[in-house]
Amino acid sequence: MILNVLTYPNKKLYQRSIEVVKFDAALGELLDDMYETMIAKNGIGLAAIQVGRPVRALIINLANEEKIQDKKDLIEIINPQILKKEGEVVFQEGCLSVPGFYEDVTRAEFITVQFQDRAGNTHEMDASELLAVCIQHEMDHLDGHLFIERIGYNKRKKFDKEFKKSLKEKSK
Ligand code: QAP
Ligand code: CO
Repeated sequence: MILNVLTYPNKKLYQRSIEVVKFDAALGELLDDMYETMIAKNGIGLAAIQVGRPVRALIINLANEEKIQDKKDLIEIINPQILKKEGEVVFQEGCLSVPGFYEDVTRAEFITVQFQDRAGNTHEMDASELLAVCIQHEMDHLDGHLFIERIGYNKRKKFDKEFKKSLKEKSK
């Protein structure tokens, strides 16, 4: 089922999500719906709070070398913990909860993350570049943060201006 994606400035996006404790069918259903929603909206990453569910779960599905977004490459990350962070990298980020706005964000280039899968099994993974950036972006959602809080003052002013303009256009 395709779910509604919450968008800025919805207050729910600013709440901290809680740990997943039950690895049951309902969790599996949520993850399946998140995947369907992310694909339908042309996303590469989605956190549960973006569909209104404040639990520490996120999914990422990056395109492969053939530029195909293959479901085989889907990563489901539950209760993540960053064990190591190294370097800095700048990527232009976007967010399904901030549609139409893209801006450069500086994040760690290499990370080691520990997480659980939908069955509750624990994994450890090294990630770099876009995957590392995407994990950090989605983990920010779990703590109630949006990428627009991670851009500089002037870029944030530009966002605020564009957002106000888009509100005016909608009310016409
Ligand atoms: C997070 O974001 C991300 O504005 C995932 O109109 C993105 O999937 C992390 C999207 C880039 C690092 C780099 C955004 C789709 C998708 C939009 C997304 C839009 C349609 C965003
Ligand atoms: Co996002």
